[in-house]
Amino acid sequence: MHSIGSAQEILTQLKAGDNYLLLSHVHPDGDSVGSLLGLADLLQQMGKQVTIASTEEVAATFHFIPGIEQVRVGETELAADYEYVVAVDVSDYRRVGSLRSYLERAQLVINIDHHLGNEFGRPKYVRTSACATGELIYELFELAGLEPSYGAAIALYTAIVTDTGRFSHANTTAEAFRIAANLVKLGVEPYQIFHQIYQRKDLGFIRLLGKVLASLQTACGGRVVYIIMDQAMLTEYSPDLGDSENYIAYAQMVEGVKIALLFRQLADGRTKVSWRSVPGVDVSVFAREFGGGGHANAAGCEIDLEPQQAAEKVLTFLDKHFC
Ligand SMILES: [Mn+2]
Repeated sequence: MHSIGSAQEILTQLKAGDNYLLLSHVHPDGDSVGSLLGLADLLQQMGKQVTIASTEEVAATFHFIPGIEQVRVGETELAADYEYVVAVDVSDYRRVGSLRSYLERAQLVINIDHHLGNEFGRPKYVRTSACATGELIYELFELAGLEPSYGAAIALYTAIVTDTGRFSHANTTAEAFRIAANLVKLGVEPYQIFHQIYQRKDLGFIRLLGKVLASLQTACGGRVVYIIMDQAMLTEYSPDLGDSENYIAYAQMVEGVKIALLFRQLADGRTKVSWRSVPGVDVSVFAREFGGGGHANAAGCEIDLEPQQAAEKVLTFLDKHFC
């Protein structure tokens, strides 16, 4: 088990301050949103003032989580400085986006994370064996002798269900099930969460899926399967891309695939690359070559090129270092 720092050390740090700013990464996913709201509940139960902020709007998919209205977007509703800042589910300052300046100006930055290659300084609690940062937040609750509120239980369950790919990825452990079971005992209804996250896609999302499936491409003798989504496709279907992982999941279904890739063009023309792999193939190492990072079997990076060119660049790289 690869772990830096301890839950106890972090809990002691959290008890020391009165007022916290909580931040996570750009393109907030289920784990970042769930961890933010779970940690906010823990701190509030300990009598602390909490402000939650995100560089970007939280996708509509996650608006069902109780307390989501606490998440402030951008700097406009924030104080100039916060003495104590907690960064969750994020492994380096850059990934925090435009709000990273709050980390730079803070007296103390506390980091709670489960990504490989975490670059934060201490105090931090990083355990890469955790299925989600939500698991680490739950550990803090247990250590503090406190119980997540009903809303926080939903938030933490969301963190775990999304980061484990609905309890199916290689990070799905007995601990993930134990925590999920405890959260269900607190009132979480698994079907309701599943429905909220996975069964409320807009038509554009599903229609784009049709286009995506028809245009799946392979490389490396079928060991690499990839999808390209450019701005023209995104404009035509205008899908709510809260969870673009849904698309890459289809590339992962192809028999014999070792690495699945999704090249999605961002509004500014650049390309976000999502990497997925089977156990035994560490794509976080590859994503880091392009300035990104993540987990061994799920990583990401952004490339300053249009998607077709970004794909060529990545495939050329893989041809040399993987195929
Ligand atoms: Mn995570």
